[in-house]
Order: sequence, then C-alpha cells, then structure tokens
Amino acid sequence: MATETARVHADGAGSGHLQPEDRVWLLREMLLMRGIEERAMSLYRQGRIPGSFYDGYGQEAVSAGAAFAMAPQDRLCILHRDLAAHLIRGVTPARILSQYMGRAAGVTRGRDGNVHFGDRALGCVGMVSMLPDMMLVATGMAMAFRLRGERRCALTWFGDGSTSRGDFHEAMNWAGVQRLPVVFVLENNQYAYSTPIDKQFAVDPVQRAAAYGFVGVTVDGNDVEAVFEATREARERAISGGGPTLIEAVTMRMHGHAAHDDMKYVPKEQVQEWRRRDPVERQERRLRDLGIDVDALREQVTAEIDAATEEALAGPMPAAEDALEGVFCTGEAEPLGDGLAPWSGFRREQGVS
Ligand SMILES: Cc1ncc(C[n+]2csc(CCOP(=O)(O)OP(=O)(O)O)c2C)c(N)n1
Ligand SMILES: [Mg+2]
Repeated sequence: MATETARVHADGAGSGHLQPEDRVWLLREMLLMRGIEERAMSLYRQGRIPGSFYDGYGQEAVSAGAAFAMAPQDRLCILHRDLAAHLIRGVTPARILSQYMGRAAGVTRGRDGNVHFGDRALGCVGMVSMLPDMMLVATGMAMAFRLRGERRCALTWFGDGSTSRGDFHEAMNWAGVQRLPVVFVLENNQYAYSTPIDKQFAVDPVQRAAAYGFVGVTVDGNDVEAVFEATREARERAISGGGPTLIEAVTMRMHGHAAHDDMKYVPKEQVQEWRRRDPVERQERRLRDLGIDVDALREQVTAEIDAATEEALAGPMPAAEDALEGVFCTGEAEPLGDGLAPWSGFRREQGVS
C-alpha cells in the first residue's frame, strides 16, 4: 500500500521530460488562457457575456501543467478555473469566446456560459456544478477503464473548498480501495469564495491521501513545469496499476470568486506576495534564459486573441430549433458498455432520436 505522502515535488524543469518546444508551448497556453480571460472580462463589462464570469488569473500553471501531462486517450474533468486544459486539448480561442457569449459556435452552442462545457471528442468532460462531483465522475470513468482493461487515466481538478465535502471523501475512498487510474488535482488557491483555508481544514489537505491509502504530493502550483512533472509521474503510476494520486497544487486565486466579487476580504499584502510568484512571468523568465523571444510569442498570442474575438463577435446566436440537441457537451461521445452515448437517455426523454 502506498505510504508516500505530503512529499514536496521538486521543480520539474530539470526532469528531462520537457523538450524546449514543450516549454514554449506551456507558456503559450498560459498566455492564451490569461489573454482570453482578460478579453472576456472586458466583454463581460460591455454586457456581451451573460450571467457571471469566472477566471483563473494566477492559476494558469495548474491547468496547463496537468493537462499537458495527459495522453489523448485520457479523460479530463475540467473546472471553472482551468481554461488552459480546454486549450491544450484543442478547443480554439474563437470557440471559447463564442461559448462565453452564448453564440452558436460555442462548445455548448449557446446552452451555458463559461463554466459547464466540455468537448468530449477532445476528451473533456463538462463541469458538474455541485462541488466536487467531478471527482466522482473521474473516479467512475477510471472504474470503467479498469473494467474494460484499458490503459487510460482520468484526471480532475477541484478546489480547496471541495475537500470538506462528503463527495471528496467518497471519491478518494473508492479510488483508493480499487486502486483506480485517476489523478486528483487539488487547486489550493487559499480561498473558497470568501472562506480562507485556515477556516476550512485543520490538517494539510494532502495528508488526506494517506488516509485512503494512496500517494499525496504537494507541488508549487505556480510552477507549470513542476505541475507537469508531478502529473506525469501520477499518470505513469495510474496506468501501471499503482493507483490514484492526490496532487495538491498550492497557488492563489488572484481575482475575486467571479466578476462581481471585489475580494475585499483578502488582505492586500497576501495578493502582493503572490504577485511576485506569478506563474506566467516565471515561465517567461525561464524561456528568456534559454534565449527564446518571449515578446514575439506574446505578440503572436495577442494577435490570435484579436482574431478570435472578431470571429466570435461576428458569429450568430443559436437557432431556437437547436435547443433540444444535447445539453452541456458537444462532440462524439464514445459508447459506454451498453452501446448508448451517455446523454442518449436524455435525448430519448426529450423525444429526440
Ligand atoms: C455543493 C456546492 N456548494 C456550493 C457551491 C457554490 N460554489 C461554487 S464555487 C464555490 C467556491 C469553491 O471554492 P473552491 O472549491 O476552493 O474553488 P475555487 O473557486 O477557489 O477555485 C462555491 C461555494 C457549489 N457549486 N456546490
Ligand atoms: Mg479555492
């Protein structure tokens, strides 16, 4: 039984698993995430994005590093601060901005905003809002992989707020008992809405992995290469029968819970302290040291986001008759054991063939 727990993961830069082009790609995806979310925030303020808007400013390394370590056949359960995961799996910036604006070209074709979406053809599962039910979804998928004898892995992200919920413990327990190929990435961003972590748990949450008999690892969540390396190892362990891993990525939510939240409850010094550890700037410094033209990359990303914004703004709203075609996800779903796509039950109920 695994006993290794609360291990602080080493910096991934020296691991040798990332080629220079991979390291550039990681920065590119983080820049895209930041740029798209900044653009979306301004579209939201202009009234072009309905509902609210959630972003992952300051947490880009957690979704980029973890998603990059996963193989195409793996499945990702993506949460509200993990835009880089969608990007890495191949969702285009124009599709994402269309999604936020409720346009027909969005991933859910206008059915939801910036939270519940996932293109299953790309291995992304749309978020279930009850937190942390995605842990149970990922655990269930891992169970299916096990039953079908497939060498695949499921990964889900979730926040510190989730660790006090019953579903967290149920998913961890079942994954541990069955030694399932699942990776749990805890985004410890210091707050669950306005509740700081010292009001949430009395132990370091990574220690909870030991209670369920598997490996727990703490990683600097603002170091994309360290997150990558910890996830790569966790995936290796998962697909070779070594069971689940809990990765606690320590980071900071640098913006409010959502666009409406000015986070007055967060001490300014705490934000300033974390600003010095900005994950994007950190990767930029690394690449500059390798002689890579980071400014050119930034310009290229901005041009890409400008073009995507124009494309998304020019796109139509969904047609009314499209309303019953699926719910939150798009993309070809692979058949489950009974040969039915996961949402075919819904479609039958709605009388859609
Ligand atoms: C069971 C449940 N209770 C409450 C909410 C409302 N809610 C949405 S996000 C959130 C805060 C979650 O904090 P955390 O898990 O730390 O994630 P973070 O937003 O910090 O990334 C809350 C309370 C919910 N979605 N599900
Ligand atoms: Mg949190």
